[in-house]
Amino acid sequence: MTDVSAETPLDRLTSYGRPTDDFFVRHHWPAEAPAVADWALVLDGEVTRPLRLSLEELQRLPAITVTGVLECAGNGRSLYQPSVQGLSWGKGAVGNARWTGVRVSDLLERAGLKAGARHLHAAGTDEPPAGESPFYRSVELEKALADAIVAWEMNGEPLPPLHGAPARLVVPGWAGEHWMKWLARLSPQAEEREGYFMDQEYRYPVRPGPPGVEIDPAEMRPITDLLVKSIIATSPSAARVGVPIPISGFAFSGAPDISKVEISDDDGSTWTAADLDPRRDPFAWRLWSFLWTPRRPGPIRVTARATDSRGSVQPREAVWNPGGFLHNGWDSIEVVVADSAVR
Ligand SMILES: Nc1nc2c(c(=O)[nH]1)N[C@H]1C(S)=C(S)[C@@H](COP(=O)(O)O)O[C@H]1N2
Ligand SMILES: [Mo]
Repeated sequence: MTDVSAETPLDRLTSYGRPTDDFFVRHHWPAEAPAVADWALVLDGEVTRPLRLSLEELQRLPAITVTGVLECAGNGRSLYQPSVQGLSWGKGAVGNARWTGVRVSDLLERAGLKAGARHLHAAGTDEPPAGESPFYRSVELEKALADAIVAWEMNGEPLPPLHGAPARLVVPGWAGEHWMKWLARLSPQAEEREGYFMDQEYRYPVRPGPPGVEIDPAEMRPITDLLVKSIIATSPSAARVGVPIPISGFAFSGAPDISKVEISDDDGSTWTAADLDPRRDPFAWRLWSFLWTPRRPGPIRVTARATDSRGSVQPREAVWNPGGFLHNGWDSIEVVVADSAVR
């Protein structure tokens, strides 16, 4: 395996459970998946009975399957103005998949979780190049106990090496950097994990400021949950006045559910609700479709925005930040509409 970052073409983000083969890939340096025979998951830290589980032992525990969105926090980075440093993701560093594994809460119950722990530290087997900081992360323990699983299957198949085999952390609703691949160790601790990838990277402004203006590091906090967002996946580039055309996409959030997706063809003056697909799971994406009838000729901008179950509405502009994280401004496409009278 090599150093990879690859996104999925938007017009392939149209199914409820993503096929695994074109699911986006991201990690920080070249990495090898550990051999199953050598691999074990260590649970230590604030527990009374530290555990070391082989894959076989892990798979003997009660398993659940959840469907949930994995999105890189840097997805959409290329859309920020002024532009920012970092991988220039378009809109496709995101996917929705079925993940099968054991609840973190079950594992910690077995290990005897102590009362003072607040953060779940996670580490993978991948090692940074000389001189670089290891990819250490932590997840608030409350979130991990509520929703996280240690997964060994993706879409009903063994987890592929690129996606973290033999097992990875799945944190539905939280950004991709928490979903530790090639998971080696979980440690509940009193304090948040320290290190470059917590203290300097993957941070987001506490409150919005003007675009392009540097932000005092003390005014940034570690990224946690995803922001409400809808993306247009398919649409025709040409249409005719009065002739309906289909537009479709997906919407998701760090909140468990999407309550509506709306479409505007007048830059947000008026909105009409799109049809939501019946398939839904907490922290999964919701597919939507809309039959749009152009009312006037010309290049017309069609815009989508989502609202989640906490009442958060996708904003016109994402909050600019120097890392280019969590882009969730309104998504638009341009359709060239011809006058129906022209023959
Ligand atoms: N061990 C390890 N896990 C990791 C990373 C990494 O570099 N090392 N990258 C994270 C980031 S930034 C993202 S967005 C997701 C991507 O998961 P995927 O490649 O399965 O899509 O993995 C996360 N887990
Ligand atoms: Mo990421």
